[in-house]
Amino acid sequence: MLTPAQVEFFNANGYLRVEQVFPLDELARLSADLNMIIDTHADWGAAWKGEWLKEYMQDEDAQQKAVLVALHELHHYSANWMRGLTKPEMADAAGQLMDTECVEIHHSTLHAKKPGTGQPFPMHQDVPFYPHSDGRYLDALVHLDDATEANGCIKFLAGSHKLGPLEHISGPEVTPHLPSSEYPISKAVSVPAKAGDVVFFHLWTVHGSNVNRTPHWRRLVRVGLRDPRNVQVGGQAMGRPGLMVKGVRPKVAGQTISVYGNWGAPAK
Ligand SMILES: O=C(O)CCC(=O)C(=O)O
Repeated sequence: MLTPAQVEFFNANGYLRVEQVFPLDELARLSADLNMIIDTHADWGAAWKGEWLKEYMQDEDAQQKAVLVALHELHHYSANWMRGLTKPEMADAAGQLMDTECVEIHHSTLHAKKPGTGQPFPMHQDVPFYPHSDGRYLDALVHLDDATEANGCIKFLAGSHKLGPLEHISGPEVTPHLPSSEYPISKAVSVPAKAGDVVFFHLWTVHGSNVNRTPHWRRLVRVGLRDPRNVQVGGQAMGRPGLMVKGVRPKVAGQTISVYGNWGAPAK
């Protein structure tokens, strides 16, 4: 259970670090599976595109070598991750922060920053990647490694979730991001975390992170958690229901889970 002070902090700032949600033994299993997944299934060419990179990495040679290893839906690859993503403590905390009795997993995504040249993330909100009808959505960053200033920990513009969805720079070869002149990463609050911590943040909180300059990986898995009444209108994982991790799915007009497991016509 989160304390009222933690909920108040989240409401004021749009993010919250919760310590040691995953104990060491569980973390060791998740970490070992993740390493296997990184070597087998993951996409090593997932670095975000755009001119913004030059502002975050001055060295042209390093820019060419910026690496992000990513993969979606970790429960498709590992039973330990299936259990980890559905961890009741994480669902309960999300329910408290969204003030709801029902929570659905929308997606999960691995972000592994390679040693030395692990790619930075420009300041952005997550809403352009998976737009939803309202704000009853948060992301949870499950930390597999200690995240520090040196390896590119997450950074937030405190209170920016109150701005609502913002217009982002985007294009066919440009991943959505905010102009650094208006949303400089230097103004963002660093949130270092220990392996096993979970950092929650609102769908509208502006955030980013710097290059991993250390000789070690910085791995985290983002879990998108929503109130099922918050209907998705586009983007990643559109068109499919997710696993319920807290409560019972409420009936939402126009949403019926089809025999194929997506939103569609009822099975005959
Ligand atoms: O992995 C990171 O450092 C950044 C994460 C992020 O920007 C996101 O999950 O939207």
